[in-house]
Amino acid sequence: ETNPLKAVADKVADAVGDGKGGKPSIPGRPSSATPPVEEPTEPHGPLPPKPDQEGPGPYSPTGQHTKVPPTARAQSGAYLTSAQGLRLPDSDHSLKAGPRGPVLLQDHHLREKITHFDHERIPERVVHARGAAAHGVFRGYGTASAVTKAAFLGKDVETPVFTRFSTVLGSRGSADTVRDTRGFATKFYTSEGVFDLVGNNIPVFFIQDAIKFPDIIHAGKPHPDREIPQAQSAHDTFWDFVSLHTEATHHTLWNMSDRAIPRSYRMMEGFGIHTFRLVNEAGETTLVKFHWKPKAGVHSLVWEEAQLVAGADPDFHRRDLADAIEAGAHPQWELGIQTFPDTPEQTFEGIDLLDPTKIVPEELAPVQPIGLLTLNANPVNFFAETEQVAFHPGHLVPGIDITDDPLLSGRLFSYLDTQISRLGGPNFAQLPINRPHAPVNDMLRDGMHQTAVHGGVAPYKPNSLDGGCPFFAGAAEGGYVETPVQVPAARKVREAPASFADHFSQARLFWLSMTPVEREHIIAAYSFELGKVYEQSIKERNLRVLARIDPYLCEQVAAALGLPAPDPAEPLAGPQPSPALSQLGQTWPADGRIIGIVADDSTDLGTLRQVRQAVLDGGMVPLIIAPAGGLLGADGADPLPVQRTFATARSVEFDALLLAGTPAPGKDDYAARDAKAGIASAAAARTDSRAVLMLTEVYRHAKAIGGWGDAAEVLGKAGIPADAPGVVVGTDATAVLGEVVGLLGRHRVWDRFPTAADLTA
Ligand code: HDE
Repeated sequence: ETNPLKAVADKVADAVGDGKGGKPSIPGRPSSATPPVEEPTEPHGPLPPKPDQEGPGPYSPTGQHTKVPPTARAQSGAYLTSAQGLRLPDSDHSLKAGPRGPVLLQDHHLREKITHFDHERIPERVVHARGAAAHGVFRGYGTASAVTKAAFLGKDVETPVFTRFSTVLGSRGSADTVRDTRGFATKFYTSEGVFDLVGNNIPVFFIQDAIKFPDIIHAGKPHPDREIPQAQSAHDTFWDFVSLHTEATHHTLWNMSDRAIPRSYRMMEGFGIHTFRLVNEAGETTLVKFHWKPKAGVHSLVWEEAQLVAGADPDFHRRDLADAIEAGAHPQWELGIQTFPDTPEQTFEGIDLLDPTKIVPEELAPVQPIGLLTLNANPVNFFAETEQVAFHPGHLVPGIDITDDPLLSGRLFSYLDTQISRLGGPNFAQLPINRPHAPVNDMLRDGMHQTAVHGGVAPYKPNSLDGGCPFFAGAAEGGYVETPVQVPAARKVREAPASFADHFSQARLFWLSMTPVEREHIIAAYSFELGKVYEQSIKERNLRVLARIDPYLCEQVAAALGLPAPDPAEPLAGPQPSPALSQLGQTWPADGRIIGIVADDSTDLGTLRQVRQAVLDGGMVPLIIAPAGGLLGADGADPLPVQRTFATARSVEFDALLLAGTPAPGKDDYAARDAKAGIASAAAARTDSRAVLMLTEVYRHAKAIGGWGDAAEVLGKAGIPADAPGVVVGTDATAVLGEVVGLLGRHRVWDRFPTAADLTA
């Protein structure tokens, strides 16, 4: 009787034993002259990087700036082993009693492999489950040194960071472009310990007290009976809650604005929301609000685009971040602070600084830049880094302290608590992505997944056995000493301060700060979301909330719902608008924008190549779209690769579209020229329904369109007049591109959106 496994094992032993082909040999085994077998395989070199996407190597999970090749193999070493290091002869067949016999329980390799697989998933985050992250570096400007002693904010101090962006409501596999708030959490691995700035892309929150968090999240998550809808606020429970709990009005209005459908994580602002307290060397304190300002500007999708992307590319934001970093277009944000005197009232210009449903308009307190964040490396392993990273607003460093915002107080409890169950015990700070870069000398011991082997016998204080070590650090030694703020003498109550009762004045402030087109988008968003609500009474209650923000907003949404518009029950508050809240009106660099170029076999390749290069030189990404894949000009010396076909491209992927028309036809008619060019000819672009759809969508979403040669004719097929706003048709392709890039600076061709004339009031 021959054991089939033994035969394999013998083959392997023979293969590894001869030491000839550079194969590692097993110490102590005699060598053999048998020729090597095919398995196990020899290591082979890493795969080449994708074209045009060579970027910096990612940092190691510990953030220690060790370069790990982006295409590093999943394994090291030539032989597959068990978790115990045992070399394995086979991992494709279970151990059986004969080839057609039953599988044996004694197959410990089968059991180890399946058992580990069974436990590969951990619970997703209860909120912010869907996210993407990147490594980077933060450089302090030193401008904050007068108000804080935090070392990492010092001039030119560089600190490694890890930033995770997320949606709030959806589960881990949900689409990126849903209407939702985005998380913007940054871990700074400072010399004084980890500092986490765990913020959002919206500067206010739904609730003023952490005790309401389970309520708002239960209302926003899918209905408990059918578990629908996924990653949406457009359903009854959400609108039920926010209309009954009117402190949510301000945040809800932001969520109905374009801020809730960002074009890219790279084009979002970030906010710490709560007021924090900074402390300088002299012990003086200043109240501050943190802001992240993206260098690329604040830009959004339009709602139809967001919905299309959710189907066409659910990973849109995740892909955009990773691709941009890989291509070397490293996204950057300036960190800034608004500063307020630390007075006993903790108010500024009448605004309660402890109320997280309120902003302080930038016109009243300008944002002062204090440092620059650059994200420059993608994670090596999504699970180890993006999934296992554990942020906590209580991760603070000397010079940054908290305030008594009751929402922040609850968060200080929640993050550690949830991470204990999500990450399976209390030792997740030992995970590579969470390890501080400052020395750790805690007396925390044992517990699930303890990976440290602590020496000594005295993990307690005071001790004499370790000579009393370690010692406490006072402020002079860099110890974190809480600011001894005065706590007002008070009664123990479950109450909010009177100022927290104002739920509408800042919602109105936000509405008044929007441009007409932004207001139209808000009206459309409310009309969509409330239109998805089944209960009539919930719709009506929400209209009563809208009446307290603005009568026009209320009327328009009521009309869309087919309901009468109620009158405001109370007079509208009359705040000054804050123009800084609008996303329109400025111009921004076009770096990292995606330019689709529709071409085909009849396109003049010389011009196409020139334009493509000009797009690249401008720091943007050109993607050539053609009727079919492969190469354009395949029979020439320098063909151009097709990156998208009419089958794989959808308009929503592009920030602007160029039509590489064919040269002027002269006396030839198009049909004759097309016949000459063959089957995949210009005629394809002019008549293919997918190309026409692409053009009409790009036009409807107010994106810039450029074209040369016979482009005007192609546009005509899509019903787009060549003289429409934001449509540039010319004979000089480079000049056309120049104009299109100019239009991109304002993100969209805003004139293309129809706007009601009486909306400017
Ligand atoms: Fe969070 N939040 N949150 N949150 N939050 C979590 O922590 C919580 C709030 C924010 O990328 C959880 O590890 C409470 C405001 C971000 O890993 C949890 C309250 C802001 C992330 C939690 C809030 C945030 C979270 C879930 C009300 C903006 C993702 C998983 C008091 C300033 C971090 C986890 C990441 C994640 C609790 C409100 C931002 C459950 C109780 C306000 C960006 O601990």
